[in-house]
Amino acid sequence: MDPRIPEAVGNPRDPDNDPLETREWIESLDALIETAGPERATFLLRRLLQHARARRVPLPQVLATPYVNTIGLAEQPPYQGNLEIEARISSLVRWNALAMVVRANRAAAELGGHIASYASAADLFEVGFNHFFRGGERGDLVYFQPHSAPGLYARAFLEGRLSAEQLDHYRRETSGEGLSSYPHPWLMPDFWQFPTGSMGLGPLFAIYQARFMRYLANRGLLDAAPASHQTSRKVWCFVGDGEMDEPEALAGLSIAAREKLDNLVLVVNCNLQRLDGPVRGNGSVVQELEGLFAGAGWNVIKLLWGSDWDPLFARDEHRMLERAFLETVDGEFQTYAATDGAFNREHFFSKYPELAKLAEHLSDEDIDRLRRGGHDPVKIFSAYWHAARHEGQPTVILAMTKKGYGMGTAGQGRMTTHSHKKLDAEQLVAFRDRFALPLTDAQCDACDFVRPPGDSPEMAYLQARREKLGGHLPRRRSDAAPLETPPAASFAKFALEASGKEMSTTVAYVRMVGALLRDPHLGKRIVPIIADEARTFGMADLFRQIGIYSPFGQLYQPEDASQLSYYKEAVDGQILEEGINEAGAMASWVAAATSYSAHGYPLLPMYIYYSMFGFQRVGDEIWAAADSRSRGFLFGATAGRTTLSGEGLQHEDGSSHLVASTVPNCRAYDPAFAYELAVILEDGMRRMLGEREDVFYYVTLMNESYAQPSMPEGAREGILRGMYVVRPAKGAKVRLLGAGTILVEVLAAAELLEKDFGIAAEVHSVTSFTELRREGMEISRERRLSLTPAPSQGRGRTPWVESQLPATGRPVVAATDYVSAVADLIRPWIRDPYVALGTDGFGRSDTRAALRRFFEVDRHAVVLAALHALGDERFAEAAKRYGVDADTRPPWTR
Ligand SMILES: Cc1ncc(C[n+]2csc(CCOP(=O)(O)OP(=O)(O)O)c2C)c(N)n1
Repeated sequence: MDPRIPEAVGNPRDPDNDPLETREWIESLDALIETAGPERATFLLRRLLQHARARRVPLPQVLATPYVNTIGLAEQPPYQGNLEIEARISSLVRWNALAMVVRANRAAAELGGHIASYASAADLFEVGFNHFFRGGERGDLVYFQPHSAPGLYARAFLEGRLSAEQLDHYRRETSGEGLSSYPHPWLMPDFWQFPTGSMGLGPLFAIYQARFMRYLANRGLLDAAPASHQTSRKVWCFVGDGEMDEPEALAGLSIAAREKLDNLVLVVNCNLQRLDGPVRGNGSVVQELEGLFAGAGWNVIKLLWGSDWDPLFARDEHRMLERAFLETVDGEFQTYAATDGAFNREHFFSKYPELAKLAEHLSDEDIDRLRRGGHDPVKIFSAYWHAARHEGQPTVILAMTKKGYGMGTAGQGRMTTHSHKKLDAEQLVAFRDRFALPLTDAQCDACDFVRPPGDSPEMAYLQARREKLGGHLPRRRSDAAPLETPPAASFAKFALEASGKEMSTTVAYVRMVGALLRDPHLGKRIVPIIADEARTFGMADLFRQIGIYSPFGQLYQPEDASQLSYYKEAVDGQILEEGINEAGAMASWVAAATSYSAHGYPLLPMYIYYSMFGFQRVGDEIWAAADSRSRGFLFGATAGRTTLSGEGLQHEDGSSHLVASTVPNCRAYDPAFAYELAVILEDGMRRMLGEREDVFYYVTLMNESYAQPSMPEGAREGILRGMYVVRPAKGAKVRLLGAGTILVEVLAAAELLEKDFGIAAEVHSVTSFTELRREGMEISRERRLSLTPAPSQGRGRTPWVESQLPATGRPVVAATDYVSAVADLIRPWIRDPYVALGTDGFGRSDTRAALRRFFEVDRHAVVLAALHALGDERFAEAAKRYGVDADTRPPWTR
């Protein structure tokens, strides 16, 4: 068998030993379809297949169909628009998109930009804009292929939403006026809703968004009962075929099918190329994706051939087109896209005499114009129409297009087309002619933007369509009303007045969440998210209290049904239990954290996970969440390199706080005490839900139990700003800083210094090195810039870290459970000798005490660092007493 042909379809060249019998079977099937209809035919074929399987007849998996459109001519709905005007509009959008990129690169060749991706996607978008994408507050949510951004700007320009000047600032954003390279809500907060620039995240986020909409409806929070399936809100996601190679792009396939997300339509733009070359040069990306999606349980619509092919198919008695298509690998399809009609006749239609005959009456120009499905609005409309009505499954549309469509010799189907951004005069004129644009040669050469007058038929049509569909899109909103948030005393009294009771911060957290869930206003807006670690974090009681979300309720009697807190799944369950799937959990978190914008309904997502599997594992999703202006809490639990003692190298996190410091709108805290956590939660809720600030919180939680003091008076400000004194000492000679559980070691070190060496030590709890640094940087910048004549706004301010650690000549020693670079973040504002201890290196399994000794962050290491910084001659004696050997290799080399 030809290795290029998917086995499932069967090789059309397989010898037929009894053609007469074959014909009889086929004719019987035809007669059945004719008389009893396709449903009956499906039924009988299913029965036959079942029977054949029972008889152990070897069968191919039925996951691939012939290389033709899934929707036949007979099921095609009539086109509900004016094709001629729409073609003119889409030509204008194409031109302006191209002009924008070419102009930007004429001005500064370094700017880059893409033409070919949008050129392939234009018709897919335009049919959506004219007929399907609903705008407005309760509109559809559309995730756009990122490299098509110029096309979206060009359309917004025609719609009067962007000016020519703005288009001229494409990729020139620092002035504040520009248009961003890709969809970025952070940079264009009124326009872009969903960041998709990092390939693979778009489809993952879209799938979880669709699921989240079901969650909102099933919990009775929003859109509880859509009038009908067709009018219910949809998630549309456009993705490149190359992008489907990203593991994240495929990661959500099974949940989408399992939860029957028929509010989701994924459109894969199969232009068969990625950046460097063909996606599957030696195979077929369409067939491969069909198998994957069908196998996962999706409704698959292949949209491969345009209407001009219909008459050819109709006359193709021997189904030679099907055969030839199946024999054609994508590398060849690409070449056919890059060449002309004569070449296609010679190399494709001449494969078989029957094919040559089929194309006999076509001129080379006619062959050149045979469109692929993704460039024919009629076929696209038909695919979308069916997708929008399909029930019980998510739909994927595999739309075949040509990369660089219409760019002629400048790019269509060329290997290099992805990055093509300069067109010469001749190529521009060719493009104008190809799309019949109303431009003179001079306008063409100047790459003038074109926008017909508002009362022209094109503009009137375009606006009328959008009006009918509820308004312009994309459009991002952020006007949801603020929420009142509870004071710490109402949900964390036990923590504020802990009086030395032993507990871990994770236990404290679980108690606080339990109380918040009972809050009459906020309770229902909390979205607890877990990736199969609820029992690890002691949260299993929540299962019964608020239920685990499942669109199907609970179809089984849980094994632990007799327990007080059993494993309860419910349609209106509040917990999102994602299974072992941090990527999915994070995608859910983003959907909930941006609900204030996408749904006008603010929520408070609280995702708790192994801290190592956050910034390290799904760091790029967190970056996209930040771009999305997410508001919510991320809790890195079992945090720290030495605190999660037994789990070893892969589990012990020493870097998340360092990475968190690089995310501009992330407020990261490493609280040691339960009352600190309470204050951080209280203020975080106030800022995100009350003040509607576009920030999110990363808070580390530990599983080590120790005595929890009550909150000292006056500590609140310091907790939030990043540090405060927890152990004052009269006549202190040294100042010690600790964070998280290591603060407990630092406090013990202070006792040792005093008891064994008579050295008074003051101890500060540092709740956030990153917040201290952020403010320090801001004030340092003000100082730096105020050297210029313009008076800087905040001249004279002192960073909190500087005010807490004034220059006194007394050394400062800091220790954390993270790499030393975390404590180093505040070095610029410390005027005295500063020692930063941390846990650099690979983690390993051992007891907490052994690990802290190994990484040199235990009480003895802190004492030795203090003695050394003080130049105390008892250092050597102390090292000996503590059994510390200076000759060992540093932990980060071991
Ligand atoms: C995670 C990630 N890796 C790499 C890139 C760089 N990149 C941008 S577009 C592109 C090729 C896209 O090909 P495809 O998905 O087929 O879309 P097309 O442009 O062909 O429509 C690549 C590699 C990226 N944006 N994100």
